[in-house]
Amino acid sequence: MALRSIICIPDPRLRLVSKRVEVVDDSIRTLMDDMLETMYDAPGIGLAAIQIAEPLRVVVMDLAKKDDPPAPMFFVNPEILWASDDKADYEEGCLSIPEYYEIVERPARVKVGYQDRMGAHQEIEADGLLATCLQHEIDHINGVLFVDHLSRLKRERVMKKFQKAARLRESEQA
Ligand code: GNR
Ligand code: NI
Repeated sequence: MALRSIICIPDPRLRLVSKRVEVVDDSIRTLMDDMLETMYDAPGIGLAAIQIAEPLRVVVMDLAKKDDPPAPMFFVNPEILWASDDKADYEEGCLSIPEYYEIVERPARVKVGYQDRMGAHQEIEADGLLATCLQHEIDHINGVLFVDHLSRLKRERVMKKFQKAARLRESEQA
């Protein structure tokens, strides 16, 4: 397993639409293991492959509480098959937007189709944190970030802050 670095805004690769995985083979399983290690190290509860600069429709997650045994989940080519009309508010964060947290409103329940670690087709009905996290990660593989669900004022404020920090880092390197 290998630790990979997580890319952050304003990296334009976070806006790519990731490609479908055609065959779930050992290279995909190795990618998922590296993603899991990177996610645990961060630490975070979910990670999309594009966050380590791999534009593939692959997501890992672990929602186990601290002190509970690890419960890794693997999703290849996840897609929302159904979303409830009722909404839920959750405070979200993103490893690609460090130290920024805001409440996001999303459908409270979703049904998601995906392929598992062996490539078998599965469906899962989710509510609560799992529903929120699945939607957050499926957004990532479509080039969407949680700040896109906020007001334009809030989104532009955080994007500008990170753009400015990136420019400063560049000028220091020069
Ligand atoms: O670690 C994470 N926590 C989190 C909290 C609320 C809603 C979504 C998330 S996902 C995030 C990790 C991440 O950036 N995944 O893309
Ligand atoms: Ni994220």
